[in-house]
Amino acid sequence: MSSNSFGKLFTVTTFGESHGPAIGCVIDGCPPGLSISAEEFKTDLERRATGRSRYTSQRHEADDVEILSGVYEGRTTGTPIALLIRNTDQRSKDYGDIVQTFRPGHADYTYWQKYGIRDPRGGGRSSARETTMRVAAAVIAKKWLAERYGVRVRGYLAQIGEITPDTFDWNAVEQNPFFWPDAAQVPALETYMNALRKSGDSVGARVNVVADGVPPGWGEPIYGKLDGDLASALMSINAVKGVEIGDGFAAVSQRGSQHRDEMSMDGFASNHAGGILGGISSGQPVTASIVLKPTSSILIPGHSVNLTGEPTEVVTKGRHDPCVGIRATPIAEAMMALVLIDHALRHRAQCGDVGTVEPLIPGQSGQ
Ligand code: EPS
Repeated sequence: MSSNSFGKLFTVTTFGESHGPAIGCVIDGCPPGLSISAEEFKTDLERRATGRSRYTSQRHEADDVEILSGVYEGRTTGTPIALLIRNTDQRSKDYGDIVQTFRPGHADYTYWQKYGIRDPRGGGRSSARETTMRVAAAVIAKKWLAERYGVRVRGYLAQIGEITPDTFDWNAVEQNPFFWPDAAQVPALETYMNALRKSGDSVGARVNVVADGVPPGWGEPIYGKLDGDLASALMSINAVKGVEIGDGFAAVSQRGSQHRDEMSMDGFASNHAGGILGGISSGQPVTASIVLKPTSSILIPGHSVNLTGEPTEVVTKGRHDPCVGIRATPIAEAMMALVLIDHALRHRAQCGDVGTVEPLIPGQSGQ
């Protein structure tokens, strides 16, 4: 009912608030025998973390993962894996003013309407802090997908405000704090972000995510389509307001002769579909794109109402992200990986034998 769990066979439940003592997750259904150590969570958690550059919130968390269960002598046992990260750098006084009012454009208002009570410290459960545990759970998912199927999930920042990359190089993406694929543009982004920060405003962004090596067959029509589950998972990321699969909304002005991905014995000639046909992976790269809104916690005063229904003005103080999309790349990758591992296990359960006797297409495995 309360929807803090995600996935059918690889089920992740997250818990915790931004300024509570800790955040955590329980992963149920992880295949046994996967080697995993606390050390392996570090890279992706650091990629997602605040305070990694001056262009994100300056909250500094160690994000050290404690593995509480489900791992014995460095390998998953098939039992629930519980992961815990203690919060250490809360500054709840920043939220003193928010207790009595609502930031325009923030979940402050809808949480209050829904529950009649809320933890205003750091946005409580609505905080992007929660995405830490998605990224942690996905470290396990990514590793299993890579080892078992050779799947690699990676993403990049594809737009900030009006700025798009002039060139594209995967190698550039991990070399700058924006996950930007054009190294030559990074100084311009820094100038842009410095000016934005000074103005006290925020800006939106687009993140693209790609999974290579996904075999054909993952996804369950009709109500468990791979693209349907991906859209839901990506939309569940804080601040996401739009999701596209493959060409997405560009398809509106395309012709069928242009959009279809023609096939030959050498494979597909293009990938407008984003690797998914009829809700099932085609064996091509699975591609998705998300749009993150400009964050609502800004220094520019805005009109709002207080708890007694009177008009008031809100200025958000504290440590906020002027562009939350800057650190959304690892989160988008995480949600893609969590959907893929869930569907890999679901496909294996129902259709694991299909194509194992006779290949479905000569030269290709049905797995
Ligand atoms: C966030 C507001 C800030 C960010 C936080 C997300 O919280 P605080 O005021 O406590 O510093 O730092 O991000 C994280 C802590 C994180 O780990 O991502 C928000 O409103 O979502």
